Amino acid sequence: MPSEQWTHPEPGEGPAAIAAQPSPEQVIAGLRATSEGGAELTQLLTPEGQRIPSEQFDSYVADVDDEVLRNLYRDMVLVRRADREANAMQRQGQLGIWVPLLGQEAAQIGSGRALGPRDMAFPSYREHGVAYARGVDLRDLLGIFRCTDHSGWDYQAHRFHPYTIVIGNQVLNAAGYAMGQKFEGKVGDDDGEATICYFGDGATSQGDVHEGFVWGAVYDAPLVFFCQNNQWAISEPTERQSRLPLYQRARGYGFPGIRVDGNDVLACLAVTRWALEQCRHGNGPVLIEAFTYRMDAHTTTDDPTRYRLSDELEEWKLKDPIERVRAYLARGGGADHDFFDGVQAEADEFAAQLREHTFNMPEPPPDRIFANVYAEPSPVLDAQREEYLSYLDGFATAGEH
Ligand SMILES: Cc1ncc(C[n+]2csc(CCOP(=O)(O)OP(=O)(O)O)c2C)c(N)n1
Ligand SMILES: [Mg+2]
Repeated sequence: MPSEQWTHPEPGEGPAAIAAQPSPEQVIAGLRATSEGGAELTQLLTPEGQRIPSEQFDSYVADVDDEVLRNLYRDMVLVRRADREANAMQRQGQLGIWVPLLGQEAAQIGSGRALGPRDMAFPSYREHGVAYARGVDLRDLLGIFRCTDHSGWDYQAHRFHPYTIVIGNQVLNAAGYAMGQKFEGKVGDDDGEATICYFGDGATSQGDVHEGFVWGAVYDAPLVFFCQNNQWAISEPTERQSRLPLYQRARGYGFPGIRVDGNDVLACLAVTRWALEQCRHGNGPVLIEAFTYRMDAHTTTDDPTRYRLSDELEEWKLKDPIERVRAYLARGGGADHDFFDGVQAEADEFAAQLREHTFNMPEPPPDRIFANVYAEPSPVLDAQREEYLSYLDGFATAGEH
């Protein structure tokens, strides 16, 4: 295997994971691994906003003219603005927690907009941009984070499953769903259906993801594994989790793996369309590694300054997913100041709506937590509900004794 396929350590140096404290060389290798996508990176739009032709992928974005690109730009600005508003609302005590997507807008909008109406998406917990692309009203999503709801949207209508917090678990759900699409004969031509499953770089260390890869592969399930490698699993960098680039793992399971610039919305759209086409036609799974960066904290309970250097963030700011589209449109005359100002005003209005909705969200009754757990009645759950309600009742009547 050529040495450039290895991040750290070089073959023969021994496993990185046994070192309790990373050596200076490991730290340097890690920094490099978290900032450079390498020669394998599929990119159509550079960070400077230059369009790079691609023999393999141009045909998948042949319809993307300035108008489509303006729409993708608008999508990304809106979800970023919503993300910043939700983050601020958590800081003001209006949300229990928030999971920022900052920096991952292109990976989520590009892949989300590649999906067809009948495709199914399985998210983890950071995919607010994909939710938006699937037509989920982001106001409905905020209930989870205000702790008034478990989900909030009709996942069948939107073809977007509930969020999954258990790392990697949705990969098994998605593999089963995609196997069902295969068994029901929904693949085979352009009209075929596919499933996309989102997970992080850290999730690739989970057994569930491995099992999902195996089941997806042996059944030729129409399943796109979309790994957003945002370089960090909370405080654990990718280089401490894998000895080779994540997309290369696909080879061991027998399906194609590809690394795309996750900050390039055009490349994410093209590569995901290509992967979905493979799936629709019955060619089985594809692994996409979207090489991107988590620009904010893991969640609002995390402080990334304790484990990563600010230089890294500064470097990634130069690869901002929104700025490159703005540069391309502005330079080529595809959009003017009025357009950019208009999108910003729309985004501010969108954020104001989210805020108003959050402040006025009704508080559900305590027994709401027991609703919609099972499709059929459950005596065990009924007993738990009764016990909980009489426990709460004890507080109400405590003063009477
Ligand atoms: C099975 C399981 N183990 C541990 C956790 C705690 N946990 C929450 S997020 C996270 C890191 C996930 O990192 P990654 O897969 O890279 O996704 P990202 O948060 O970066 O999007 C961990 C370990 C969990 N939720 N579920
Ligand atoms: Mg991660």
